[in-house]
Amino acid sequence: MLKFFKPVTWYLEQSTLQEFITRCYFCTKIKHVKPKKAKGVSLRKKGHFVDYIELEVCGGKGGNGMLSFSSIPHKEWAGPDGGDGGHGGHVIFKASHNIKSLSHLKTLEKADNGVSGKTKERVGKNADHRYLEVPKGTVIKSGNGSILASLDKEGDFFIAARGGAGGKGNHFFLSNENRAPAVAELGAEGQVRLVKVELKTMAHFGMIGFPNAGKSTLLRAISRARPAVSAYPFTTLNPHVGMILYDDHEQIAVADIPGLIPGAHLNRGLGISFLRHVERCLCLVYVLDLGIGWQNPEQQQGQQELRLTSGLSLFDQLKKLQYELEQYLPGLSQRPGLLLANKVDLPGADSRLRELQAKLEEEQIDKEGSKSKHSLPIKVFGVSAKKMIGIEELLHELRVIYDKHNILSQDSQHESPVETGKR
Ligand SMILES: Nc1nc2c(ncn2[C@@H]2O[C@H](COP(=O)(O)OP(=O)(O)OP(=O)(O)O)[C@@H](O)[C@H]2O)c(=O)[nH]1
Ligand SMILES: [Mg+2]
Repeated sequence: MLKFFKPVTWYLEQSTLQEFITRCYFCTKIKHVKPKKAKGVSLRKKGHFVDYIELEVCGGKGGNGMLSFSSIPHKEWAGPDGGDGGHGGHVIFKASHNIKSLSHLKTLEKADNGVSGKTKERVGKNADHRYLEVPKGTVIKSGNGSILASLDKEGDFFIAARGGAGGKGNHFFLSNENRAPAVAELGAEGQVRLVKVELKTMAHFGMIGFPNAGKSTLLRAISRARPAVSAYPFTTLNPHVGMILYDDHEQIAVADIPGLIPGAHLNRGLGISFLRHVERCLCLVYVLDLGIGWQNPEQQQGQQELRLTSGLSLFDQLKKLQYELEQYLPGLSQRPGLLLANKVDLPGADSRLRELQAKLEEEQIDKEGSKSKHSLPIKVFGVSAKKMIGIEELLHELRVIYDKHNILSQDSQHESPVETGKR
């Protein structure tokens, strides 16, 4: 019994002593409570969404070759034994589904240098490559803006900067003509390059609309994505992507893009730079607000309707959205489009919807005679994202468009990017 208890007593004594030492103010030195952070890390706000960055990529330098002559017992001049240097590492961009933003990339990304050669013909170690994981759908451009690579699928990679080759040691230069070469190479410098990395969200459908049109509410209604929803403009500041899951396990990605306003191309509101996320969408979903002009009793208490969009008819809303798209990329408004009139549950929404349908039909007849600049969707879907009206029909229509484009895209092949590969 005694034998069993003794060590326990000893342990208790030790622990109380330790507690005393750590708690005593006068006996202990002041220690840093927080661990030291690397410089610059604190400036990077965790979770901040970055979809464009310019950075310099530097391949690692090759290790130097060794210049050495060996001397062993009984053989003073044993010959050259300088080993080769190791190769420098490459900087490689790699597409990964685990990464959602480019916020982790720094403005200078450098691979490690190769290790220099050693005596006794020992070869220096090759440096490990520096892999920079980027989200799927990232485009890498050179400094002058030409596309170098497009990493669309999981595991696609692109060697942005190659590491320098290791230098040869003097053992390499040993020949019958020269038995004692007093020459060794320096390792080559790695490639240095300025690259622009752009994230172009890979969604099948992109939702375009004025602020407060109900894009985020709609995304919440059709997918599991949970973007913030509020009764004031510019609630969504970054694109959100939601997946619609169909019964046959087919998945369709829909992107909620921040609201556009008239004059966004002049940098009003949030500007139009985030339209890069719809550049690659199969189809644009225009979300029009049936509530514009309608006096919301909730808004009267303080929140005011955005002045730039108030008093616009539904047709004007569509025209203005298409104009902004054209300003960003000529021809973008010609993409297949789906027209949604949201908030059908509001009073007077039905008459506004009928008015829009009539106007579109009228425009369609006019277009047959004269060539119009913008193509207009013919069919309008009246939905209410909040009250879940018309969502079933919308999901069906999205699937029909997706299937149609999927069949077409299977025939056409993508351009193969430079220096990319699949793992
Ligand atoms: N009555 C009604 N209100 C809706 C409907 N859909 C959205 N809303 C309301 O409209 C307001 C704006 O909705 P959001 O989904 O945040 O609009 P948004 O287009 O994402 O706005 P931004 O993020 O600012 O571009 C919220 O108060 C929603 O509750 C609808 O179908 N009916
Ligand atoms: Mg939103």
